Amino acid sequence: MAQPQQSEEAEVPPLRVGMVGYAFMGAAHSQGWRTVGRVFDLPRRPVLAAICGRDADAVRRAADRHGWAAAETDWRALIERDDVDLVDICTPGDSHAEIAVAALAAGKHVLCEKPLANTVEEAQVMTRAAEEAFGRGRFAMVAFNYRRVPATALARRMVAEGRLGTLRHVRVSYLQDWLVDPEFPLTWRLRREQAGSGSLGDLGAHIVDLAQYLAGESLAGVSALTETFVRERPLTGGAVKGLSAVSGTGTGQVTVDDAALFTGRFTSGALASFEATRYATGRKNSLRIELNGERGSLAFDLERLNELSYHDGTEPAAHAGFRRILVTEPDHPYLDAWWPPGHGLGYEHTFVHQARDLVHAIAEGRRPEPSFADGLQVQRVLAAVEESAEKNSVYTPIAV
Ligand code: SOE
Repeated sequence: MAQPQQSEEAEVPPLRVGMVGYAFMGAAHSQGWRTVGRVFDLPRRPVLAAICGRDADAVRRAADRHGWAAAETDWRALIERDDVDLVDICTPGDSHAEIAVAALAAGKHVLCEKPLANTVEEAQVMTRAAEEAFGRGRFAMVAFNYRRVPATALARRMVAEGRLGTLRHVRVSYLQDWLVDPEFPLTWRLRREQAGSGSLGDLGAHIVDLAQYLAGESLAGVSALTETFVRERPLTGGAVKGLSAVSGTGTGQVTVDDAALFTGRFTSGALASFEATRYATGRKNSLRIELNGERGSLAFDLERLNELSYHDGTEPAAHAGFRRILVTEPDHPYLDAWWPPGHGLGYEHTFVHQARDLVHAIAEGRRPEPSFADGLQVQRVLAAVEESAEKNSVYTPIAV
């Protein structure tokens, strides 16, 4: 691991981060910012300057736990701080647009959790703000962290090298089961006004982004089904498994989808299938993707995230077959800075890599990826899925 000397450290200019939100994603991003400079040699040194949340005691505790120097209770105060260069937005989708646009206008760089926004219109406004800010040397990125698993980054590299040849199929699913129990309380993730959509925006956004990133092309249209299996849930108030539950007594309406199933056509003509659900009993965080091309196939499973399966279709049939690449070699993406071969990484490392890539893009004056424009395009796919589902699966082109 890179261990900067005291003097070297002093020469590297800081990148002072202010984060809004401190729940699950806030904790994950904190871990990324805290760790990245200890593992990678960076052109700027992330500093955990200030964290923001509405509850003064809770945000102070979060600051102490995650290593933030200061705590704020109003995001507007956070973006006005002179000691913040970058605003990292880890709040529910309903506040992304307002915070991101204001932070960019205040001259900050922005990292925003996915999905970029709750609507296409909001995502458009954010993308315009990011474009203007780019002209002023300020950068914006969406946090699609699964691009930063070494095995998915390797898969992208192999597709770009032409190892799969012409792509025919992309098959992808993202399965969780935390809503199976109908007594699980109503949380913000089940309310359209806060979350935008349900499993579609939460899980579907990840797999749409990952599929398009790995394929290296965009979806042209989709046919979809969505369903809400449990339409009313108990109200409790307070946190439930790290998710803040909606306060009140009795029950409240679930106003988002519980599951989304769709097929899609890529611009090249390749066909794709997608499944996003929180009702896959026994599946906790199962994201699987397989790509089949004329020359070969790749398969990835988040539950075995240090591995990538590869079939080279050009090998003689007698000994061809899927083989398991253990993605822990120094030649593999991100891995030269980590542990010796065979000593695997996990979920949290995706946030370290995300921070690394953003710091490099900022220091080198490059547009970070995925950009807000990429986030907007995913938002358009999600909107087309909803439109198609409303029309009983009518094939719906993705707006450009
Ligand atoms: C909850 O479903 C969730 O935390 C998502 O919001 C994250 O984006 C995903 O990485 C894990 O599951």
